[in-house]
Amino acid sequence: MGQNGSGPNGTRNSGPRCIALVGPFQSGKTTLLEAILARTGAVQRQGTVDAGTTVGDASKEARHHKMSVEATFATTTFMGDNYTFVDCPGSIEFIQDMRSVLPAVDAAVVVCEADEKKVPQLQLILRELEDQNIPRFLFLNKIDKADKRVRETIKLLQPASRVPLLLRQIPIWNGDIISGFVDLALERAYVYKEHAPSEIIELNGENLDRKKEARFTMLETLADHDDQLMEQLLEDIEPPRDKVFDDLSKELRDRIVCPVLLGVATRTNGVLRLLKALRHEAPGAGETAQRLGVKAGTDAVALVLKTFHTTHGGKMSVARLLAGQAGDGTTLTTGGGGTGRVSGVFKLMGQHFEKRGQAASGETVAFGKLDGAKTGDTLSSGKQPHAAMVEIKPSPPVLAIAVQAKERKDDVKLGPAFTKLMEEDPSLTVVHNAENHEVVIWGQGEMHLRVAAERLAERFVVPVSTHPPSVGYRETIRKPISQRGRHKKQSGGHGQFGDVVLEIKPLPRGTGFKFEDRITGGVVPRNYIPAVEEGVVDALKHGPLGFPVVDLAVALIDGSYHTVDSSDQAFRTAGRIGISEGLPQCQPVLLEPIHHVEIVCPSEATAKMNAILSGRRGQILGFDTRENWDGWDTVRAQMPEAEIGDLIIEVRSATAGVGSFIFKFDHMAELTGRTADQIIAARRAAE
Ligand SMILES: Nc1nc2c(ncn2[C@@H]2O[C@H](COP(=O)(O)OP(=O)(O)OP(=O)(O)O)[C@@H](O)[C@H]2O)c(=O)[nH]1
Ligand SMILES: [Mg+2]
Repeated sequence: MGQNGSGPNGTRNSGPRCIALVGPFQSGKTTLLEAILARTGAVQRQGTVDAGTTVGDASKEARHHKMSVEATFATTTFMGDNYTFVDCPGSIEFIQDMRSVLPAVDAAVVVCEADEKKVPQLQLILRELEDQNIPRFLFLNKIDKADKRVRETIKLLQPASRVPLLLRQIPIWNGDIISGFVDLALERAYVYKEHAPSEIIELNGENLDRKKEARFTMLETLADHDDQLMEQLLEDIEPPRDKVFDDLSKELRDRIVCPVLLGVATRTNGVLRLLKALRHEAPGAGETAQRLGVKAGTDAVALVLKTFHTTHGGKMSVARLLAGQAGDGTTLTTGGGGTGRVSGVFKLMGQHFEKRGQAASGETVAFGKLDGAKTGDTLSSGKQPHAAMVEIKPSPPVLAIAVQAKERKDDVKLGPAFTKLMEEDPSLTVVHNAENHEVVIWGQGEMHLRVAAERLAERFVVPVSTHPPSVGYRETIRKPISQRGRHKKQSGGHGQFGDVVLEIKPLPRGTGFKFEDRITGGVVPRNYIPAVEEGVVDALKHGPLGFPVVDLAVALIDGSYHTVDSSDQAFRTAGRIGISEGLPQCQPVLLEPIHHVEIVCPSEATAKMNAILSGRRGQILGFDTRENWDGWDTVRAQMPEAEIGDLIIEVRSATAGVGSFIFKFDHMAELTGRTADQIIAARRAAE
């Protein structure tokens, strides 16, 4: 096998690894990273999330909210091998960082709790891993708080996984608390020690029987994909320990089982066994490179997992090297086809970047100042760019805020800050609305946008104020009229004269605006007609209700001119006057944008979604089971844009954080009555 490949039958992988820590919100991933770093000696003392002393969550935003808001990388050494762990945020709003990291990891550790409410989130995360073919362990954390048998917990969690959850450790109970565990593959029992390796003990009595039964269940599951093992079990032959380990490793790598380990991250319990399982059973960089279709050779090939803009070091591209070597000065082609020179290679420890030497295949490092590189890019040192390894699409945005610099003098800094913000987090998009000059950030939820605003202030030093973005209201007319627009000014010598008669009439919804020239006999000279149209268009930007006017036709049907005083300017003004005096008589009416919305949610929440949609003036079109998603539904509706504004907040709270939606503009609809009056009054007040 290759340099990082696994040998056949039991030879473990060597070489650098990259392992993602993922899992539902607040399950203990950052704490587990801390425990791993303490256990492997990378930190002196295990920090805690509550005290704000962990390597993960070191940014101001993460500390402030006591939750992970971006991926954290930390490289350590365990038994001579180099490991980079990536602590991913659990909240669905920050899922993008996990998505960008997953393709390049050898395996993921899914940290979870025995909590029924978090099963939908677990399912969501396992789905990402399943879709990307990532081998995965489950680390059942917080078992110091366990109140049910572990087998019941597995039953509870199993529906979230498409492959069997394979219990390979069982707890030893001491009254109501778990005091240790039995490793079913090693057939060894341990008692937990706080912040110290567990101690081996002798099993007897009831515990011994429970172990035998649980081990048999584990072997039975493994035997589903191993006929020889099945025969041994049927004939009551005890399979050799190596064979069991080989099977565990093979079935993990083939992603047909998900082994489950137990632990308490806060007390460093179960962490050593987790590390040993990763060491012996997880695939290495060789297999990962194969999965990604990396061309073997001497060229360096790397995938960019995350981009940071540091205050002092500039841009850092965290990348996993999947082939070759790269050091200071190496020229790499980036995703866009450009090239960049690596300016410094860094080892990562949370927010801390430490300069180091050349990186070898399999290592995860940060490359300094690769300006053209973006997260998701395939980097290569070859003459020809390497084919892109992955295409990572951010989830469509669901919530927006309008932002502006708190101080005018910072306006010029906003553009570059937005660029950095989006480079660090591709699931944020910034849109400039030319019509009302609003700058709107679109993102994945309330916290996501709050953190984006904090990051602008903290990391990029542009304090911003935020407000809800305006809704794209329009207005139209219901009644046709003819209206004269006359502009006449006589001041001293040269005067101004323009005179037009406009026929204004409604058009069907969605037609927009049409201008027609129906002048006969040259009563308005040809060369002034474009100016009349300009004046009309200008006046339509702001109708009698305060909004742009659409779906109407304006025809120039009559008028007069003056040989000396008429000008483009005068006819422009005449056109404008005709419209602003005419429209109020045309029965103006407000139009609001209606979108087609598709909500996805676990089926238990479907009834609640219907209620939420109806409560927000939505018209439900129907619901179906969600394709390829067991236990989920898709609810379709039409809904006013104004009501979609904060819809996600309600959807998330009704679905334990996992529901989401996509929306697309459908049509404009007339809005009358109280709601319309309030919108018009608010607009007048704002002017
Ligand atoms: N009792 C107990 N509490 C734990 C354990 N592990 C973590 N916690 C606590 O759970 C809370 C969340 O821990 P974190 O490590 O921040 O969880 P996380 O998964 O990183 O959270 P997010 O990144 O925000 O999804 C903290 O208060 C931890 O102290 C554990 O094994 N037992
Ligand atoms: Mg965390």
